[in-house]
Amino acid sequence: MPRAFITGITGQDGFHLAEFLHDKGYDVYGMVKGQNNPRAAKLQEELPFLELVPGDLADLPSLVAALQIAQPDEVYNLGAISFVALSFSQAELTANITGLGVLRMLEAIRMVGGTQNNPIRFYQASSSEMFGKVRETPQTELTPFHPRSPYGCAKVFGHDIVVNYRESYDLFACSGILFNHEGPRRGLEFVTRKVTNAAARIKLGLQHELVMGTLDAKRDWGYAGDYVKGMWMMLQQDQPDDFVLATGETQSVQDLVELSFAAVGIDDWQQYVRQDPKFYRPAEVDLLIGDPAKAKAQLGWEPEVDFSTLIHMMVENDLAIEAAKGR
Ligand code: GDR
Repeated sequence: MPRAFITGITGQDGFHLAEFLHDKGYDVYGMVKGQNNPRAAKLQEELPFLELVPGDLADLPSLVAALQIAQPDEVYNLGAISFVALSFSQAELTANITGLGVLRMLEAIRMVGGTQNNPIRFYQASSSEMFGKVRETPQTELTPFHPRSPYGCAKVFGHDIVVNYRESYDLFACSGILFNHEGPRRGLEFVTRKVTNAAARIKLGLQHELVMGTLDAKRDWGYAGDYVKGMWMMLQQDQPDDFVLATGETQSVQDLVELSFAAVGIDDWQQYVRQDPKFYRPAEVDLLIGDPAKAKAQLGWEPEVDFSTLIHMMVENDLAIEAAKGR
């Protein structure tokens, strides 16, 4: 059986990817950090097939040890400080984990897989946040980067070091430039889940207002389940390369709010929504829209879930969760 090793296993994408690879017949290893990590215990209950291995992206020897245990054919580096807003207040930590963590993982792969004909295939979770203050629309694999947050800057380093190691050491290393991807497992700190959860709670009478940052920012939002398939497809190619995964459509945060409230039968959403500068970011990414043409042509990848279906799926999930809590 092929073996896969995933960092960031306790996050949304880690869950979807682990399920996807297990269904494909992989032995799946997930790296968890910290002592007695409660998220790891919960995940192990949900995915009993998963082999959890200790390790930390801040600690190179631990990455080497983890790879020696897992002996993977494929490594998926999804681990990061991934919340853009937090990266402004914890910039050094973000640079260390989200940026230097990629370098450490590449070095660990060279140590465990060898400096010649290294058999380990590597996937790096790059991000549309690298485009930031966009230089062209839509954004492609060739669009120049202009990151707008410490998170975006760290992701640019991660992306560039993957390309450099591929060119320098002939590693099979790919970078997936993924636009926002969401779903019922999204953390409540991210805007889609914050809004779908609030709409559900307001509908059920459990909450009376939703406090937001900007409503003007536009994002290209897809479904995480579609995107993890694209990650795997990148590692099945003959040659390593970089790919944008996106829907090719964009919506504003206000569109998201309107749709989420409409999904629970509330039309006068303005009555419940208030804006507070504490949710504004020091620098904002105003508009993202990706062009997934290369992924479609070379990988045969296409998103299956559209924005409206995604938001309805998330709202239904939140209604069920919140109603169950009330009982
Ligand atoms: P993003 O996701 O920064 O695009 O990064 P997020 O959902 O946090 O923000 C999207 C947009 O919504 C605006 N916004 C708010 N955001 C949050 N979280 N909370 C609010 O109350 C709020 N009000 C308005 C934001 O300012 C922003 O414009 C995500 C992450 O998953 C990254 O890790 C990933 O790399 C990129 O997507 C692709």
